[in-house]
Amino acid sequence: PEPLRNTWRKHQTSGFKDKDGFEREVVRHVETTLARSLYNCDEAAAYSATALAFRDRLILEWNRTQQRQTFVDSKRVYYLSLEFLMGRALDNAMLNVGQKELAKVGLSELGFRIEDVIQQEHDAALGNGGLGRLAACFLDSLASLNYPAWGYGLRYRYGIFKQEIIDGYQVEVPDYWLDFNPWEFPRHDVTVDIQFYGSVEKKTNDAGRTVCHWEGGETVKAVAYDMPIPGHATPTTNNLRLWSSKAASGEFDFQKFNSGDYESSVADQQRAETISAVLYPNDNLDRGKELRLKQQYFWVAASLYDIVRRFKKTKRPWNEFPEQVAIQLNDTHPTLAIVELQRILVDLEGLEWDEAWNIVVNTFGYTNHTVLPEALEKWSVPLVQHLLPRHLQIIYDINLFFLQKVERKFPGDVQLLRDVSIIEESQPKMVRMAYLAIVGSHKVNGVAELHSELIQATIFKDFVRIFGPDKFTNVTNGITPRRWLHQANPRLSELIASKTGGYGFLKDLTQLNQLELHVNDKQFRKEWAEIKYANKVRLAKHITATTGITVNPTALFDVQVKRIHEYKRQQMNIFGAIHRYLTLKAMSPEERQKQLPRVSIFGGKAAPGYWMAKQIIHLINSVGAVINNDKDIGDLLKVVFVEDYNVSKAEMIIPASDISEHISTAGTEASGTSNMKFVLNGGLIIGTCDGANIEITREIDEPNIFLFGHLSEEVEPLRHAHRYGAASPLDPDLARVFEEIEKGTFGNPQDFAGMISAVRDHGDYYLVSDDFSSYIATHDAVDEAYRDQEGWITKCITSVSRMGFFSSDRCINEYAEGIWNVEPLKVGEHAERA
Ligand code: CBF
Repeated sequence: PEPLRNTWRKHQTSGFKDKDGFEREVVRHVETTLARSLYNCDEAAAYSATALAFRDRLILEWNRTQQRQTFVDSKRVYYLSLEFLMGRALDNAMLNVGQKELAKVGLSELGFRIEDVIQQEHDAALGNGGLGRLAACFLDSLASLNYPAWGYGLRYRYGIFKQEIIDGYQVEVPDYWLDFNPWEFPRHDVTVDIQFYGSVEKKTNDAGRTVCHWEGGETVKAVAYDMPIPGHATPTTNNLRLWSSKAASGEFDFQKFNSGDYESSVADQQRAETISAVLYPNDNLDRGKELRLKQQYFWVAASLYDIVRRFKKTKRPWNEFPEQVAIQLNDTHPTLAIVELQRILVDLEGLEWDEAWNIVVNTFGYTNHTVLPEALEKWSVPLVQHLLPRHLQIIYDINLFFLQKVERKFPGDVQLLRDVSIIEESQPKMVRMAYLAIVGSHKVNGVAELHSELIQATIFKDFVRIFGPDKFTNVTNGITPRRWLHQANPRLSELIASKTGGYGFLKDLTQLNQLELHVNDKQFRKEWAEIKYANKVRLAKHITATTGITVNPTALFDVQVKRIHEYKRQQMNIFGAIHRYLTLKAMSPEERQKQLPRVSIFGGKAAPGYWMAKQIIHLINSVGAVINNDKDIGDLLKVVFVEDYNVSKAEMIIPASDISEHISTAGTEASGTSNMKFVLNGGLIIGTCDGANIEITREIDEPNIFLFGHLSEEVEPLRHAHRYGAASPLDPDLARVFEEIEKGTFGNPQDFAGMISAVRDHGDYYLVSDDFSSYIATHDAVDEAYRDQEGWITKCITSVSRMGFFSSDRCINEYAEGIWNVEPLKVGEHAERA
């Protein structure tokens, strides 16, 4: 109806403008969309109506943003990630559009407390940990900085499982988060047919060229669901498109149903829907399951179809594709996109191989997030052959041309050819996805300085020789200060704003450096301490309400919340807590009363199949059950495991921490991002020289961080020494801890025998014994520093003031300039919201 645009414009809405408008929208949604009334509007309904009111606003901005971006036709970024750990959306939307205050007053006039309404929302937990949350921070920064960008992912029906702790053990419960999700827009008109299996036929086309046809097999339909991503203090509202799988026919088989074959009448439908049903709950672990490969291809094929369709509408020639499109691969999970784009260009669009390959390489960038061997993805050749026969051929061709290039550069180096081949000559042969990602991208980056150095010096060193060092770069991770300060810690954010001249620091985090001018301001320090205390009281209440354990908010809160993994060394932390307990027990009551009270807080999920990680959870809970009930100890030490750690819990726990633990074996944690969140919220950290801890130290200075343990270059020699019986004997304090566990003080010792023998008898791969004494000594130094409350507060304020570097905005600008070559889109002064 374009010619009727005046009528359209006359009726165009722009969402609510003021408090009355907001209240009107809430009441309208309660009474019409939800079919309820004043008499049966509970908090859940108030949440739904508020979310719908904000959603309406966002989608109008979303429309305008998309129109603006299409009109300008500049280059777009597509961020492909199998995980987006978004958390709650309402609070974030209210803050980003700058209307939380208005909503607070409006809701209270309607009879609700905004905090209770916000709590009603279910976390969108479509991710495992750091990688998925990084993707969510990136979306926030891309929109806040006005980059034309889309995220592409999978719309899992079940996100990461809910964790229940029963008798000290982790029990997994499905997380059905889609019951009511006002933030998504089903696009039943945006669908793509995705093919699997079948075979490849070679045919000659009219121009006499041999063309490959992928035929037969099975087709599944991808349906788009869009989620608006509002930028902070800007009208830009980007899109996150998640694909859901459906049977291609869309219906069940009526013939089979009529003939009484009820089960198989719906079988196709169920099989198709299984693809996007569940998020694989493994963090840093590759399991090589067929369904996972199906998920990956389903998602990249649908996304590329969409991207190519958008590009083709511009009628530009193909060689301009990389000038219009930048695709970032978040880890190797979307690597098949490289192969799929080559297939589209060669098989469907008729480009010559080299021309197509040039386009592909210039389009893709690949981010590596780990050096752990068990996390590096490989797919068996027979499996790829069966599921994606044409893709396997293309992978073989990519490999052939790549190896020819290597041979030209390093003639006769057969070992090198074997080492860098995309196909591993094992039984069965395997496709090495990281190698494919490197060969098919123009830039490869690690996520912290040490990590980027390590990948270039170890797992990818041959590729640095082949392609030269310029292809490899570092982009140190960052976090969005909107969620991880302003939303999670509103009082601290307000205090900071009062000292830095407003909320400008939320869009330019380096402005935090002004805080250092106020470090000696008594009133400021007092307020700072009060805010920390209030956050600790809030967490203490949550702990008591959910676990029954009472904790003293004046105690030092020592927090380790992250996925449970041997390399992250929660086992070392709990061994340390046992050591502290034994030390306290050995003291006289008088001496004991002089000790600093501590609360050791743990949280995190173990992958369901990761036995050792589950043992660690069990030990933490068993130790807690003993210590927390020991009258000699009282408030001096409590050990708490917070159930079901997720983004919303992180928003409560992180602002309440005094010290947090980032204690991975050096060289194993690529970056870590919670370390940044804790420091930004005025907590100090105890950590190893690993990942982003190193850059945090560089920024905030050594006196403000508690570092311990061996360095990454010492790790291999130590492991070697363990392997060949040349390591130092078991640390005596640790030996004492093991003795106590083995005596049965914390329950059946058999339950923990595996954990102990991994350290004592099986090479101590994560160097727990080697680092234990410096870990304990450094904790003593933490106690000492905490006793000096004034000195502690100075450290905290100084550290926060130096955290400007760790904004995900800085990080996104680095990607934009160094990898994507994209510019933000000007939105015009008049369009800027305050
Ligand atoms: O780069 C983001 C994060 O990714 C991981 O979580 C991952 O899944 N590979 C790493 O383990 C983190 O170190 C990293 O911060």
